[in-house]
Amino acid sequence: MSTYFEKRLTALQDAYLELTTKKNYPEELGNGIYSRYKNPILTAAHVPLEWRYDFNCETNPFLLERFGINAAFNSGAIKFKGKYMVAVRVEGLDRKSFFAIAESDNGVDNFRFWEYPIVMPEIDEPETNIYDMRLVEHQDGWIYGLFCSEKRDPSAPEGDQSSAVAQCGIARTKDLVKWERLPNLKTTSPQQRNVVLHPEFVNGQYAFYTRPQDSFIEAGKGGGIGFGLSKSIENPVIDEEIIIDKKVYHTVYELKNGLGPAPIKTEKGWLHLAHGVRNTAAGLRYVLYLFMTSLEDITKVIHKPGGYFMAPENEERIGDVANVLFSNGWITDDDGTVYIYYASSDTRQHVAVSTIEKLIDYVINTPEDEFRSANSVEIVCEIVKKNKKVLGEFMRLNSINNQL
Ligand code: M1P
Repeated sequence: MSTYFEKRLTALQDAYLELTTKKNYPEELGNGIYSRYKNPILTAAHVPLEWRYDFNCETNPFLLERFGINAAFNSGAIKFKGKYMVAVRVEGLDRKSFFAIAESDNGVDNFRFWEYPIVMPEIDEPETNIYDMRLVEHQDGWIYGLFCSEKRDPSAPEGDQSSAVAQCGIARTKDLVKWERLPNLKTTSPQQRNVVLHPEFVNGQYAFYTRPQDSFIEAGKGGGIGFGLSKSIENPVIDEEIIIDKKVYHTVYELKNGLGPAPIKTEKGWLHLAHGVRNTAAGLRYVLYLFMTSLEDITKVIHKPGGYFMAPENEERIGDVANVLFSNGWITDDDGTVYIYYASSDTRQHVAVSTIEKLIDYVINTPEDEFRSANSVEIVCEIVKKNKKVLGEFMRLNSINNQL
């Protein structure tokens, strides 16, 4: 082994160890609703060196990277055997994504990738790319992974090498290692992305949140978060799809939206995390928003705060697809802590932490979007008026106390 090789190997290993054992801390102050953690929990550099390098000095004397990684983002999440597990979308330099499990003891730092990425079984018509897995522990006893299965549009002319078709791929597992692939979901919509399985049976059927779309990028007339039932998961077919949360003019979900992870059941309703997209002169802007649906009728939105819950900040704005926050994973602990795994600009994975109690408060008590500037002014004036009363009373009591 040459000195050069040895030195480089040690330097790579030291840098990797330092990165993957770094402690993470919550930001100070924040908005009270959640705390962002300072460091991304996963980046391309967290992907194991063993996947990227050939460590044989005979075949790789310069210790060059052989399989480069571009990004680690858009992770599904689940608490499994007491650990915080994320099913990471790992994207190679070749633009192909695949899934890999990384685990942490505390949910906020020291995520370690398992030895191998997930080997996802293929279906008869193989896809080109797979991404954005939503992990769901279903009432039927299986853990499901729903993801986007994408291939070139077979009807595109030879000169068009970018048109694609997106469908919902489904696989299930008991251990996150061995996966059984099921047929892709069939719906009446030409394409689907951001499909999520509801964790419970609804009327004895499997319930899916969908995002029907006319073409690969455009949600088109199908725009909105949809919902549909399928009698079977082995032959998943939705005959009727309804829109439960539609896109609306001049909102943060004007252009399109899509559900994030599977909803969390709370005593007040099902808590949903979604992304909303609007167009700007600088391109599409993806933000996250929350809403709540009824326990009695899960297709009925009962609370929806106006505007976004989280938007890209500082370096989160920078990356392969700038100005994007996207989330397809969250974990709730028994004590009510919620770990929100969100990715920034299609590049890296972060975590923000909140509680069920705070999220319910946020969803129920944040003013709804009234859709016009004049309404926003009314809302602010109302808050100021109420505060004047409260602060006036506070000062009166303070002055009485001071006199005593
Ligand atoms: O590039 C931003 C996101 O774009 C897509 O989301 P949507 O289908 O809602 O437009 C997805 O490809 C997602 O992976 C990506 O983060």
